Amino acid sequence: MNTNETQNEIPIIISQEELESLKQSLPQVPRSNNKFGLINYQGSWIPESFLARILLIQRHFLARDSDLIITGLPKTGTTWLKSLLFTIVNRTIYPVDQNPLQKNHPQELVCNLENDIYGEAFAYPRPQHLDEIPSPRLFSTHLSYTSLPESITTSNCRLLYICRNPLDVLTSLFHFTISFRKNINNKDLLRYEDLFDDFCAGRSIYGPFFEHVVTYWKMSLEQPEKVLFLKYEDLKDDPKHNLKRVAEFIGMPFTPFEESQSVIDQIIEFCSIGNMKELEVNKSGVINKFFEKKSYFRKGEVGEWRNYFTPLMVEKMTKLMEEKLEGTGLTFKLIP
Ligand code: PAP
Repeated sequence: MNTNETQNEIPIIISQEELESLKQSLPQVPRSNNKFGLINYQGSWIPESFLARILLIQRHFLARDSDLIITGLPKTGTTWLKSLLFTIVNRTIYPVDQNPLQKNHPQELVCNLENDIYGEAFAYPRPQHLDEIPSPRLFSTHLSYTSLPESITTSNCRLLYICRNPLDVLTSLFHFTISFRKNINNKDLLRYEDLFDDFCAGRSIYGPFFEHVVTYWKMSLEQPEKVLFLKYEDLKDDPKHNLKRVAEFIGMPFTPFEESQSVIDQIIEFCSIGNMKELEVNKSGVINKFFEKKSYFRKGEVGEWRNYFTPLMVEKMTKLMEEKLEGTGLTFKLIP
């Protein structure tokens, strides 16, 4: 891959015919369960409407070696990591009170490839501005490792993967979906049990959950300089240690002077959910037409699932975790 090429020189050709015939060939969630219209592309369940933009990303996006890309499944803590990464990268440019996060939602500063950049695929076929963003560019994506564009996997850009215990992910997804449906006036009842069943069957957005997590986990073991694997629960337990890991991974370690000035503690405090929630910018308004900014900052707890899971659900999920994670060395902390 020639990383000197620019985005604008790459032709993008996706015809409606190609798209339709590809769609026809892909597995779909059975209609009775097909609440989101999910189709299976390259092993991942994605909303049908995302296929075009994912093809565009795969064919068009050119990673730079200096790019820093946050990856992870929805509701695993990507918004938090966006705030942290943005603040760590820009810490010498902006003092806390001038941090652009004071005026912008994290998603506006660390754009998601499939939602924010290639979201309006046909309306804006070429996101010209990508070439103009100074390095290091910060992006995020929910794509599975298998679906990442070749330039991401073959260049020296770095991936910061965040995961979270699946029980809290499901609970977070439940609340987010309710809020989203309200905004699009969808009055269908969302049952926790249905979401749980789909999730366990692997039919969750960008899932199967465990395949997504385990593939990135393995890549982080094989190529630790390429993929940093973070856990939401670890960030909660020991934010300082994990912020240092992030800073070292991106080649911007905290200096002894910064440590003596409590810079790490200030970043932790500024990016805490308590503080982010109280910023006016995160209290109202929407992102991508339908997603309320405030819905990205809800409780931010470990173990909230205990209010929703029945003993039977716990048993089923525990078995599934054991089966899917066996031999990987990967574990999840379920309670604080
Ligand atoms: P996304 O994939 O749709 O962007 P994502 O940011 O990954 O969502 O996850 C949202 C979760 O992270 C929410 O969890 P909850 O529903 O269990 O509360 C949200 O509250 C939590 N979150 C957002 N910001 C922070 C933060 N600064 N600290 C801790 N948790 C956070």
